[in-house]
Amino acid sequence: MRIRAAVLHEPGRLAIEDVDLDPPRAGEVLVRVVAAGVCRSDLHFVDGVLGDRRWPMVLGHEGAGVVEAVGDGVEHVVSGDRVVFCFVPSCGACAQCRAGRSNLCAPAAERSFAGVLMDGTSRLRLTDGTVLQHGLMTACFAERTVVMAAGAVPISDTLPLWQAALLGCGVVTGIGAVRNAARVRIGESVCVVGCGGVGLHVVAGARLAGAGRIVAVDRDPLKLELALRRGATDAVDASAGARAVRKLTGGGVDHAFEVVGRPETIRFAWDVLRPGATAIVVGVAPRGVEVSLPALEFLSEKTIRGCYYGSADVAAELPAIARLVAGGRLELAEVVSHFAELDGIGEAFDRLRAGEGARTIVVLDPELAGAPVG
Ligand code: CND
Ligand code: ZN
Repeated sequence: MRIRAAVLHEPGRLAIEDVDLDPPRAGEVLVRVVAAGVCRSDLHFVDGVLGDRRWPMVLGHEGAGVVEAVGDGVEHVVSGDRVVFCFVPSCGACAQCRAGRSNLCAPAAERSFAGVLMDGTSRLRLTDGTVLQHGLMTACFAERTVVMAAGAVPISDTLPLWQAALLGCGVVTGIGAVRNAARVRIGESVCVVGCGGVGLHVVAGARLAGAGRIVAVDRDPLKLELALRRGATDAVDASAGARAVRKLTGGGVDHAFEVVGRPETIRFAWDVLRPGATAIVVGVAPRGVEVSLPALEFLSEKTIRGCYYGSADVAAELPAIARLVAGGRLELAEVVSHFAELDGIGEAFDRLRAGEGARTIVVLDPELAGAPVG
């Protein structure tokens, strides 16, 4: 079938155009995309900083929609079901999956990097026949997409789909970083460096986990204001430096989260730790970027680790988080600063690059999304 999609032809050259989408094969699902969030990871693709040959590609990895057809052997969803995309459709059989780290599924990582589905091929082509990559096995900046069965997580009907879209990356990533990677306990102190579309969910996750002090750090006053509204107890302008956070918290925090993707903010997260504490790096830095740390400080038993997709079992955690949102215990709407149509995606990337506003939601079907456009 022919659909409209956001195609990255090469870094910096993005176009909304007609593309051909093949039907789902065995183990795959065709989804009508209803809403999709614009994450900084998409911008990394647009800017070409994740490495060569990651194009041409249909972008978009955070979204929700309605199932239109399923391939052979798909049993967990039927046509008409509402689903959120999971951009790591884990195989369940590799060593990582068996060890409970489905977010690091090895075959999914390999196919994702190659821009193909699990059988090693793409369902997407330009009208001239050029094969297109599936952005993070999701490719949801498009009217429709074909994803692996494990990439379509069913959710209840209570949540508006424009909010459900956010669950697919930002929310699971942010809340998972707090719960699965840091395992924040009641009363512990937290610092969140970078309170944008993902960091604001780290703040909300820390509040849900019962953190005591939650120090928000950003260079944009608007983000700090949003962070305070979402449960941060203190807001610190990044220019004040890590020393300001250490002073505020009487010697440093128990957990620091870096949610920007730059060496200086990773270093900031390291510098605000008390001895024995851990920094969790959520931000994605451009390929080739290195970070340096004062090695002597390993004597104080500080730890630094990464966190991909909230270190989460997404199929289990995403529906549970959806219930929290539907029950009014987790607010999502305030993280969305703009709505756009598919044609407005270039402007959404410009805003993200300029640090203007928080999340943009691209609405492909206003009626099903239940959201305003414009
Ligand atoms: P977004 O641009 O919305 O947020 C970044 C925030 O950082 C903004 O509020 C900025 O104002 C702030 N910021 C920028 N520079 C500084 C600085 N020097 N000091 C303090 N604050 C600063 O981006 P996003 O929230 O969509 O994504 C954030 C990062 O998370 C980005 O690198 C993205 O690629 C990554 C990410 C990781 C994962 C994962 O699984 N690990 C999933 N999704 C996104
Ligand atoms: Zn993302």
